[in-house]
Parts: sequence; C-alpha cells; structure tokens
Amino acid sequence: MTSQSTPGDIFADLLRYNTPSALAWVRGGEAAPALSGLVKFYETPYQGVLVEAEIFNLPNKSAPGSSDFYAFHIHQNGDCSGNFAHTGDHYNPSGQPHPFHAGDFPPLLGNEGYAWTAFYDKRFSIKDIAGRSVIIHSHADDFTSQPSGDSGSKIACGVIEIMH
Ligand SMILES: [Cu+2]
Ligand SMILES: [Zn+2]
Repeated sequence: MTSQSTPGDIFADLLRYNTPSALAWVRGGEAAPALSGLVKFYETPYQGVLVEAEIFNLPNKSAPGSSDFYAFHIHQNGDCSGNFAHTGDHYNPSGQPHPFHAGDFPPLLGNEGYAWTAFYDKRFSIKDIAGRSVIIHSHADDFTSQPSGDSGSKIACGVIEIMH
C-alpha cells in the first residue's frame, strides 16, 4: 500500500516539527490591552508561505454588532508606536485594490476571545514582509470597501521579525 502526501500533510509537519522563518509577537493597544498572540511564517516546498496565528483575549466577543470576525492584515510599516498610528496602508507592492493586496489575510474567528488559524499564501515571500507589521482590527473585513475593508480601528500590532 502506498500513501501520498498532500500539501496539507507537509504543512502539518512543518507546523509540528519546524521552526518558523519569521514571526510577529502581537500585542493589544489601548482598546484591547489584554490581547496577545503569535503569528508564525514558514517557508514551504512550494512557492507560497504557511502562516499560523494563535491569538488570546480578543476584546469584543459580546459587544452588540460584533460578528466575532476580526480583520487581519500585513501593513506597510513595522512601527507599532502611537497606538499603531504609523503602520501605513495594507502591504500592496503591486498597486492592487483591496482585497487583492499582498497583505490581505483571511480574517480571525474569535471563540470567546481565542483564535487559531493557519493558511497557505502565495501573495508574498518572507523576505518581502520582514520588518512590516501584522495588524488585527476591531471589526470584520468586508472584502469590498476601499482601501481597507471598512474593518474599524487597529486593536493589535506586531512587527514581523526574521528568525536566524
Ligand atoms: Cu489592517
Ligand atoms: Zn487590503
């Protein structure tokens, strides 16, 4: 009997046995001081990058109107100072509209404040995103509105650091 590995099998092994090529420690700002988490970026045997995120203490799970989805992006600048006022626009090296920015991610899904996700992404390389920021927003991304999906304020930020 033979068994063939799918990309998903390879990705599961990467998450379990490998160290990421880059990571971002994410910290909440004024609106979500208890928020913390880690986003990891893995090289794959393919052209794209495997991204895994684990986030704790997302803030507005019981707020009226909250969908419990949180927009999740790479922003241009790796500067989380000033309650994230200096992170710039979505990472968008090819001048596309939202949600075709290279920095547009699938949203986080909160579960009583906890989110875990992993996805495969061919829109950037790890060297492209080094020194930029990962941002979590207060609301869902509508994947339509320009320039950033009408996703509310920036509630958390982390700078993407290459691991050596
Ligand atoms: Cu954003
Ligand atoms: Zn975007």
